[in-house]
Amino acid sequence: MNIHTVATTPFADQKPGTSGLRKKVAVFQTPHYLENFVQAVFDCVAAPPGSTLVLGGDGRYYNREAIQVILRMAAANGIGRVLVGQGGILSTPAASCVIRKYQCLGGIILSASHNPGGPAGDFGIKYNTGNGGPAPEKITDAIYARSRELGSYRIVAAPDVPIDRPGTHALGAMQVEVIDPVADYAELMEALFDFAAIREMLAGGFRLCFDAMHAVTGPYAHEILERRLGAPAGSVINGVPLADFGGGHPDPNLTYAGQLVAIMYGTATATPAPDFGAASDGDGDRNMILGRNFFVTPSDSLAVIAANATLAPGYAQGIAGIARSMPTSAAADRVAEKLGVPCYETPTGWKFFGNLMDAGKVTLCGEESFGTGSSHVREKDGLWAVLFWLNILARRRMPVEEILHRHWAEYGRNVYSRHDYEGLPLDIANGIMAQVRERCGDLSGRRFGDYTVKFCDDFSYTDPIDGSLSTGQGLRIVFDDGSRIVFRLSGTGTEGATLRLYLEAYEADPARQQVDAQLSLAALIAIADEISQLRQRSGRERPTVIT
Ligand code: G16
Repeated sequence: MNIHTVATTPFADQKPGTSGLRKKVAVFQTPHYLENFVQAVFDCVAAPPGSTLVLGGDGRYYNREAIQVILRMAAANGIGRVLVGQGGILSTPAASCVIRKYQCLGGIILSASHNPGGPAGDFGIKYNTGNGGPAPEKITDAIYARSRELGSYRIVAAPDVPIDRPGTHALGAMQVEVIDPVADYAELMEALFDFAAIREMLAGGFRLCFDAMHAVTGPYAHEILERRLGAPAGSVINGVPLADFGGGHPDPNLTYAGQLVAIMYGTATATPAPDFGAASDGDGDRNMILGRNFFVTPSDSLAVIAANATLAPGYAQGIAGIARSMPTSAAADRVAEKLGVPCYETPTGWKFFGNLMDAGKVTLCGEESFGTGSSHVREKDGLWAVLFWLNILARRRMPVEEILHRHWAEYGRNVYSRHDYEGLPLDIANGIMAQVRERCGDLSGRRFGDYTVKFCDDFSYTDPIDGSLSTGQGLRIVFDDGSRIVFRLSGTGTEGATLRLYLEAYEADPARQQVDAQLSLAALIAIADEISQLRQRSGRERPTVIT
């Protein structure tokens, strides 16, 4: 085998963020940039000889080129076998499923998730460990440290491996197995959910629309929703994965999934809106759930799934516990309390759920950032959430909106919204955070209209399993009645800074639960601005995205 050792110099900016290393495509195309990071991964993972690795991505621009580079580097670094998704495609949850099913060493997933793609867009890479989940911080920190001292990387000289058809190929001493990216995942979904009940509901005229946003879930949704469950052809829209996502922003929220929103709110055509709508993101781990004319917040979605979990065969025995990220609303906490199971509050980032799931402490996890999942894999899982909702709807036989109204009547409503200020200059965003941090000390006990501050802090988390400490995870202002304002800088953007403002107010009175969230939260929005001087400092009159 022709192994080359290529001299290189470190790049200073290869610190993985909330979920892997994400940069502009042009940065990844800089000579040695991708190779350096991949070598740092191989050096830190120290794979035993002959190990099996999973490799795939969301199909975005540069996916195919990167796959070939990583295959050649894997061969040069002693990997025994790589399972690569056909065409270089594997959704993030499918990659997690394959890593677990075949007990692989880990996997490399190429994705910048919901960030736009194409030559001017973003690219990303992350390493998942043998449990199928994102590498924990101690590994990503080690990868970063290694990337800063790297002097060379190893790669074999070989022609491209054909990855467009299933089959097995040799690359030096390494075996490359091209696998069907959908089959293992679809089989797992069939084992968890009541496909017969969903099929019957669809045959009875229930209509759904799933927007794959020209991203990775297209092939998965066509196979599972249309072929296996019998939804009519056309139920899946934008189902062909494109390298630039058709020029769209593959983020399933009310702003970027505009086509689906128009369909579900009946403004697209004269035909009545479908009964159920959903969308997933670039790499298939996020989800948005819509009813006819109705948006389910991700926080509420987690709570409803938890409250109805036993309706799905895979969860019929009940759940061990729930975990949610700190900025996610406490709606799930109320369900956990009623079920008598624990609810954990972690920092933002799916990687913080892994230890809890591995230890059997939680079954369901969720984040306000359109992520929901369970211990069936170790990633959040967009289609899984869609199937869970379909399973619930097939058993409860009532509109999405009614399920939510009944849920709020029973548990109270955690009225919730997130306001994103995208693309802020870094110094402005840091200035706003500094302003809140500075005020934090003397806020306790202060009154703002009807609200009295209980405490204000910078959230930190000690992992209950391995004791690791994560600090600086978001500034939270908590009021006496449990209402909250949270300020946090996103860790996934590639341009400037994105400031996230999370707002939550508890409403126990059913008569007031159906008021528009922005109206219910108006007082908290004004308090947030008063404390942070957000509008004045940013020069922005309104957020870029409201969810
Ligand atoms: C990633 C992480 C999530 C996190 C989200 C938002 O999602 O996996 O755990 O909640 O980013 O993070 P931030 O608020 O720092 O931008 P994805 O779908 O981008 O991989």
